[in-house]
Amino acid sequence: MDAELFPRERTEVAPGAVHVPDWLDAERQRELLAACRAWALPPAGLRTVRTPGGGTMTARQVCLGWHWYPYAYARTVVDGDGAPVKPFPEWLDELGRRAVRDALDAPGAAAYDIALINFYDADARMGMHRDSDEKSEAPVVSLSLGDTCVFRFGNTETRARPYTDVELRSGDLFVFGGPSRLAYHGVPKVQPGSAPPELGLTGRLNITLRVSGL
Ligand SMILES: O=C(O)CCC(=O)C(=O)O
Repeated sequence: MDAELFPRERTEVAPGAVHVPDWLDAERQRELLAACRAWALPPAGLRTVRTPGGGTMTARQVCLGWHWYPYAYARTVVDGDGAPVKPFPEWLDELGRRAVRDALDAPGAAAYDIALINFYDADARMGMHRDSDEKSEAPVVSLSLGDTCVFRFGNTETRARPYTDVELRSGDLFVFGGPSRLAYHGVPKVQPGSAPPELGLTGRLNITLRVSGL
């Protein structure tokens, strides 16, 4: 990690929305990357997501536990190869609950059972959206690996301002729950070539953990 004059600090970006820099150490990042590489393989591997309007998302995605497609969940890759979604491992639930405890200083109540793994190449983006297809109000846990990005965290009413731009780097944690659970958020920019060289990843991976309530 860069030696910085002022260490980056835990920041509450909005009520219930907290950024914890450098939450994953280098070894944990390598382990998570290895797991993502295995999850990305077919069947039910990394895919391009098509939206009902005929567009495609530029970040490619693979899911665990429940398969998300615009705008619902299924147990099989209904918009892809039709294979059963890969299982959600228990260790990832433990990681999710620990993330909530560390970020919000609150017990992670329900069990995490959904992971969306997004892969961003240099040109990929994600538009402002809300995570609203789950039936649970449990906080969303977001982990970043590889290239740094600008993560835009907004409000619950509109895709427009007010919002805060947060720089998410490899190993950072972002948790949003409570009054911010349904806030609009997105990724307007990835900084190509900014990943820690020792990680061995070209691009950015985001692992988003959610509780389905399904
Ligand atoms: O890549 C990110 O940091 C955000 C991902 C996201 O917003 C999502 O999967 O809903």
